[in-house]
Amino acid sequence: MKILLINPSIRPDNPRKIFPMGLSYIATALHDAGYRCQIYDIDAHRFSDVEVKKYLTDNAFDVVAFGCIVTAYKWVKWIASIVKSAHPNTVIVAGNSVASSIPNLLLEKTDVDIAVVGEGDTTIVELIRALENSHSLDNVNGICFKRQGRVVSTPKREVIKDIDSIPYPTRDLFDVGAYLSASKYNTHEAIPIDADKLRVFNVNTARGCVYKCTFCYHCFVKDKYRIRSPESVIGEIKDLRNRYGANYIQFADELSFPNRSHIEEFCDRLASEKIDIYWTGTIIPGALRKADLPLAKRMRQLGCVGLGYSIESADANILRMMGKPAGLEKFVETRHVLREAHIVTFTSLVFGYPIETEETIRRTIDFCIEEQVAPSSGYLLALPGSWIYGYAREKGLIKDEEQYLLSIADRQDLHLNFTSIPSEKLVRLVQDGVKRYNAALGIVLNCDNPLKTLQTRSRDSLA
Ligand code: B12
Repeated sequence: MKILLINPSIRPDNPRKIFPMGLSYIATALHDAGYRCQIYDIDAHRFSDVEVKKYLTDNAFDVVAFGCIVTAYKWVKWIASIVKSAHPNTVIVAGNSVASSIPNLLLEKTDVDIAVVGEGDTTIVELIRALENSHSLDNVNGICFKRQGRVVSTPKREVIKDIDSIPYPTRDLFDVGAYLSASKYNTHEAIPIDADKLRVFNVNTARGCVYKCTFCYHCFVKDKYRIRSPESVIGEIKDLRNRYGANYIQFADELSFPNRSHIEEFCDRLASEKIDIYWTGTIIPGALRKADLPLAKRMRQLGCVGLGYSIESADANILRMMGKPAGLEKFVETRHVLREAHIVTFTSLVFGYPIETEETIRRTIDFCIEEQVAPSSGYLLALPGSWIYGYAREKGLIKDEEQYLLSIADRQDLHLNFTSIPSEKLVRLVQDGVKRYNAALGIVLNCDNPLKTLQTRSRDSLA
């Protein structure tokens, strides 16, 4: 079986290069099952469209597989059409949210043959085996494919219960050097390492999330939250240190630490193994209370430099509509504890829920100024599979799904206006708000583009 895995470049103009963790889990599963795959890493090498087209036309494979965020739907459509027109017999497989959240549309409107839904590690191996042996695809759970012009879905794939059992993703299957050379663009805060000496790696410590926010969709949204043991996570970190001299780890999870006891266990293990590393992760507001200041200080001592947890809005009704149970008080409490411990807060705002008003925007901005946080900000982006996407369909805001998907891109621009504020005014209110917190906090976020694609810097000191 000649298999090609492709990593797209979804932000080709951005100097950040983020190692494709999902695809590397897929590559590792195939590799461990005895399949040698070729990897065409467009993002690492920033191949041009002309180069991509030439490579895919000149080289033939039995299977070409790729996956990405649904916002890059247009890229998937393009790549599938190139492969299919040059090599009609190649089987095209797609995974990640572009497959999980819109399997029917993807199979109907593009040249993709098979959509892998949800967790891909086991499915991809079973799928390749079935294709290799010309077995029926009906016995491969977790996929959708077309039979006689109709989309067929197999039963849901059972998720891997013990995620410690998943092998560490093999970074060597990719060009690690290309990612390391972009390390300095991947950190948000000023840690005391020379930019050129930074060696940043992403690690996934969990799959899924305990929250079900109404604007969110990710591939594990229908599955139970699963978390790795500290032993397993620290084993991977040690491996990254030994092999590549990693000195900074980003836990790129929906939720790395669901509660304080997980944090404690992780810190105990890190301390006992004497691992000297900087790290960031994600928590939920309220994970650390006032009384946890000593724990937060210990985290900082053990290298934790930043934690992400959400505000999204300072309006209680909007938070309720977002399905965010924690509330602002808990955010504030955690914020104060971490500030005192010199751990930077990463957070974000989503403007434009249906009940957003001039007053709620003002309140949210005031809140950020009071709490001295400079969130990454964007407008509500309706992602297929989320509650708000269903709402947008129901209200007639999205009439043609494919047109909508082709129109959205990697930034949280204002694509759909859910509010009763006229669009121009909404944009002006948000831009004026960003200008206000820029001025109040002495930071420079681009006011014309106060969007998620921009890195934000916190004013918090790490010292
Ligand atoms: C790193 C990251 C990024 C990186 C992308 C890096 C990359 N090379 O893909 C950057 C910073 C560029 C990014 C940007 C954005 N992101 Co982002 N990002 C993440 C993050 C934090 C980690 C991804 C990860 O490592 N996952 C862990 C792996 C194990 O899970 P996985 O990728 O889902 O992979 C599994 C399956 O999906 C499947 N699979 C994956 N790939 C493949 C391939 C094949 C062939 C197969 C068969 C299966 C398969 O198998 C894997 C293993 O089981 C996730 C949150 C998260 N924890 O997932 C958000 C997340 C993916 N991002 C999200 C969003 C909303 C965005 C933005 C729109 C935000 C914004 N406004 O800027 C942009 C869009 C960018 C664009 N151009 O379109 C959403 C997804 C939205 C969606 N419905 O697709 C997520 C889930 C966060 C969230 N809950 O909101 N992101």
